[in-house]
Parts: sequence; C-alpha cells; structure tokens
Amino acid sequence: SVPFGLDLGNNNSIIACARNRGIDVIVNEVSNRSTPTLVAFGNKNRFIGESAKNQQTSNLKNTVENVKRILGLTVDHPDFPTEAKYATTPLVAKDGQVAAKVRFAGEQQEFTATQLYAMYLNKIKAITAKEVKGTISDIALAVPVWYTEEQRRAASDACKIAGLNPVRIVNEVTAAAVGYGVFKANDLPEDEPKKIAFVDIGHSTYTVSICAVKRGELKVLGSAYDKHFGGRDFDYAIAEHFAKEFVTKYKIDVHENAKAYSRILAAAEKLKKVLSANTTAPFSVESVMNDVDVSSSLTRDELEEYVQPLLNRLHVPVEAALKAAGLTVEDIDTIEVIGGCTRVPSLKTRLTEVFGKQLSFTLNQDEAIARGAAFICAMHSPTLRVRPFKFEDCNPYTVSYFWDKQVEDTDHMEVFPSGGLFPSTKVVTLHRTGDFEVEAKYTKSEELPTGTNPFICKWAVKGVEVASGEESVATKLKLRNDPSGFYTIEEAYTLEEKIVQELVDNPEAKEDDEPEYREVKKLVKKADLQIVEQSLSVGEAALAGLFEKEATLTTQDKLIADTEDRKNALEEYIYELRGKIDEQYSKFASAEEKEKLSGLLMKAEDWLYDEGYESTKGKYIAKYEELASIGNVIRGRFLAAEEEKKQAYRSKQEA
Ligand code: ATP
Ligand code: K
Ligand code: MG
Repeated sequence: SVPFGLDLGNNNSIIACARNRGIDVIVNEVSNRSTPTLVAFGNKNRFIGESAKNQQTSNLKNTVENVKRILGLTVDHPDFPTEAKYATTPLVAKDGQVAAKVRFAGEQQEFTATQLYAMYLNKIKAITAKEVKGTISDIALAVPVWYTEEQRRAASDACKIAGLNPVRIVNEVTAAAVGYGVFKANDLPEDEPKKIAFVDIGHSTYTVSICAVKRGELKVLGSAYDKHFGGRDFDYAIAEHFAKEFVTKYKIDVHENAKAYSRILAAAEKLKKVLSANTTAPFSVESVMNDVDVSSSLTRDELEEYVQPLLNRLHVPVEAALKAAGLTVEDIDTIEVIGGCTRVPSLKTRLTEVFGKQLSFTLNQDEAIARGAAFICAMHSPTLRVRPFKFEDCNPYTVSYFWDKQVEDTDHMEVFPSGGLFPSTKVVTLHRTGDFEVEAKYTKSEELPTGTNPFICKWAVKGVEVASGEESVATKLKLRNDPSGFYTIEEAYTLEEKIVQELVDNPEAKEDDEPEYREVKKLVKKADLQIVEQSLSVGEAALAGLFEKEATLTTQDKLIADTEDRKNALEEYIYELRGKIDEQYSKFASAEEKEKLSGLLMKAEDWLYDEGYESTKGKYIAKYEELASIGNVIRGRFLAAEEEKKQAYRSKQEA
C-alpha cells in the first residue's frame, strides 16, 4: 500500500502520500488540497467532505462538525457542554460515547463519534486511493497532543472500521517537526541540536512543542496546549458581536434561528480572513431571517478587542512548554509557526512579543503536519527506503502500572513519568504466586486535562506455574509506551534458575590451555505467559460489526451515486439527441426514423419526470440503451459522412 499521512483537522484535513521518491499532497475530487472535515446525512445517502460542505446550510441538523473534538468524549466530560454548543446536530450518549442524532434515509439514527470519524476516514481513503491509483491501507494519523488513551484508542478503532491499519498515531506538531527535521536536514547542525519551538494554532486548538533538532535526529522536550483556542473561537467572538449589534440595529436575534446563526458564523469567518490582509472589512448577509438583510463592517482593531480574552492567554502554553522542556525563552533558536489561525496579524504580533523574537514561517502552514505524517508512515513501510531519521516524542502524563499484591511489598510502580521520551520499554520483575492482573493508570491528575478518565488498560496475565515447594515464581513483564503513545505489556514470562556453564575468564591462561568453565546459577526464561488485554477499544467483535456496517453504508452510497450518474447521463442524452436530430443528424435520418426517435425521446422525458424520477440504476441504463440503439445508427452514418469529407479534403490537398 502507498504510505499515507493524514492531518485530520477540526476544520479541514490534508492528505499526503509518499510516492515518486517524495511526499505529495493529494487533491480531492474537486482538486482542493484540503477537504472540509464534515459528515452529513441525507434522505438517501451520506455526504462527506466537499459534498457535506455544499449542503451544510440547508441541512444543519444532519451535518456533523467538530468530529475530532467529540471523538473519545463522554457526555459527562467537562468539555461536552462546549462541544454541544458548537454542534448543529443533537449530541447524545450511545455505547458510552458521544453520538450525533441525525435523520438519515428517512429514519432517526444515532452514530457514535468513532463511527463518524471512521466515515470521514473512509472517504479520505477513497479520495487517496483514486488519486494515487493504488491501495491504501497503512496510515500515520496525526492527532492533538492532548489526546489521551481514550481518544487514541477511539482513533485507532476508527481507522480499523474504515479498513485502515494505523501504523502510527502521531502528535500533530511532532509530525510537523519531523517534517522540518527531514526536509530541512541540510540547514541543521550535526552536533549541538537547535532548540526550536513549533507553534500550531488551528481551528480549535493551540499547541506549542519545544524540540531539540539536529541532522537526522529529533527529540520533543516538552509540549503544552490550550484545548479551546483557535479560529472557531475568533469566529464566535465576531458572530456574537454582530448578533448583539443586529438586535438593536435590525430588531432580530440571530440566536433564535439556527440557520441564521450558522450563516452569520460563516460570514464572520470570511470577514476574519479579509481582516488578515486588510484593516477593515465589510460584513453582510442577505435575508438572514425574517427577510432582513444585514450589513455592517469591522476593523482589525475592533477584532483584536473582541478576542482580547484569548490573546491574553496566548503566553500560557508557551511558558508551560518551556517549563516542561526545562528551558527559558532565551534558549530558543527558532520559532516555527503553522496552522491557519496564525494568519491573524494580532496573533503574530503577540506571539512575537511572547518569544521576544521574530517568528519563522519556513514550513507550509497548512500542509506541514500531513507531509510529516506521510514521511513517518513511509518510515514504517517494509518496502520503501527513506532517509534515516530518529525521533522521540515526549510523554505528557505520568503513568503507573498496578498489580495485585502477592508476595512483594509494593503493588504499583511509576513506570513512565511525564517528560520521559517514547517509544520506550521498561522491564520489571515481580514474584507471583499465581495468575494475576495488571492495570495501567494515569496517576497525576494535576497533569491531565480536566475530566480525563485515569484508566488506561487492564491485563490478565495467565499461565503462571509455581514449582512445588516454592512460594512464588519470578516473572518478568516488558512494559511499553509504544510509538503511538499506547501503554502496553509487550511480553510476560516466568523465570527459573538454571545451572549453566560459564567460561572462566583467566587473563593468565596461555593460548593452548584448555578453556576453563564453572557452574553458575542463572535466571532464564521458563515459560511465556498469556496476556489478555482489556483496553478502551470497543473490542474486536464490535469492530468487526462496525466495519461491516460501514462497508454496507459505503456500498449504498456508491449505488445511490451511480444511480444519480446514470439518471443524469440519460437526461443529457435526451437533450443531446433532440438537438442533433434537427441539426447535424438531420440529413442522416429518414422522416420515419425521426418521427420514431422524437416519440421515444418524448416518452423517455415524460417518464424521467414522472415515475422515472426515482428509479433504479438498471432502468436508467435500459432507457439509455433503448435510445442509443437508434441514436447510434444515425450517429454512425453522420460519422461515416464526416470521414468521407475528410478523405476527400485530404486527396484534394495531396493532388
Ligand atoms: P485543528 O488544528 O484545531 O484541528 P484545523 O487543522 O482544521 O483545526 P487549520 O486548518 O490549521 O485548522 O486552520 C483553520 C482555521 O484557520 C480556521 O478557523 C480558518 O478560519 C482560519 N484561517 C484560515 N485562513 C485564515 C486567514 N487568512 N486569516 C485568518 N484566519 C484564517
Ligand atoms: K488543517
Ligand atoms: Mg490542525
């Protein structure tokens, strides 16, 4: 499969693939380099990406935004009210997750965030496969650094439901930093690493990662974020300003009408973008509600005033990331900035003030994450050779493993402290009297986003056999913080003491002396233990069911799209033939044929607008062929005559 990296943004997503000995951004079906992150439901089929955007305003209630924010969220999470406020579909609880309640194919249906995310991934997969003309299976998926185990598991589940193999789930800014390290290798020092702050402000999240980068190597020293800071907050601030203005100016409250508010929001986003290049911008929406046209304007300074609460906390993640990295702002050599929202001039100014240094925009602001992710996916490919590059990410939250207390005094251990690098492996030895359970948990609540479920994973370790006469058996556990940030038990086995022959190292021995051995007691592997994992994934059986369901929906969507295509083809053919029969084809059909064809065309058209308005793919094809059987005969005569004309012209030229 073609290595594929995805920056699934809250607003729009970018796809990149490793091919032609480089990394390419993949364009979608309308040749855009980014695709709206939207999933919508219609009377018959789903609309995903561009097609969802096209119908958004007229189908708000069934169009799901912010899929990335509701993934791995529960309705009792403190972030839920915020996401419910932004959502235009009702959000409900289903299978312990947040789900969107929509009307789809004539029925009320609920789809969990994992399913919605999977639907989007599946569409992205189809776009990519079509563009690269190859199979797509392995993916490096970029996610926010604040995604905890629960969200990472949900993202991994979603990949599997979409028939993708998540070879790596990587933090977004880390992916961009890796891209920087790889593509800017020649500008990087070979010995003392450069300290670079990568800043990403997108649609919903603001992240800072401090990295040490040198040629061929990168370490993330510390990351911090503001989960609720991005373009959408700007849009809301602008929309709220105008909503208030219009109450007095036009006596309307756009909050009362979801469609009106959504159009105000869209206009606010447009205005915000204009203000990035101009100091004042007009604002207008026609017939926003109650037949009222609204118009106004905003200056760049006014915008700055309305987003002051956000700007005032811009320094917080920078300071937190520096602290996590154990550095001060003076240690930073370069500040690399990405993300759409950093185009806002006041943000650039404030960021420059916070760092006390000029910002650098070497990376492609929109595509850096996807490109880095595609490179990372290629690194994992068994068939592709890429430039060697080593990178380690930073573990943001302390993780401890707990076990049932048997013979030892302790029942847990802080295995992966915050600030440690991963991927990383740690081996612990326990003395066990029989089968046992292990549980991994986040153990420092002050480090975690509020409302985080501390549970990570639980394992039953089975097959422990204690020798007769012994109280316990030494057992080794290989614990891992894996490349995707998951906490696992990679291996578990019991040990036994064995007498082994060990070569005695005698420095005085002469060359032809017989080698001397001694018997020593050593702990060696006795038996592998079975590890049964109980993670936050929905589990293999549920995944298989959801995969089937997604495949069925995709087949249905495809049938609906094909049917629509055949219907359009028939409609076009009727018009084409009708036009030509009186012009180009006129000389080549007898009066009788013309009459017959006209009759058929009329009948076909009537059918199309009556009972054939919603027919089947097969019927549209059959009607088309019925017309074509006559149309093609006439067309054949026309083409033959054209050819004759051409021949005659050529002979004349040659003569
Ligand atoms: P997230 O990273 O939060 O998941 P995302 O990756 O989809 O979201 P980006 O694509 O980085 O976000 O940025 C999108 C945001 O940038 C939108 O809010 C958009 O309005 C804003 N934006 C894009 N262009 C401009 C511009 N010229 N001026 C101001 N804002 C802009
Ligand atoms: K994006
Ligand atoms: Mg982003």
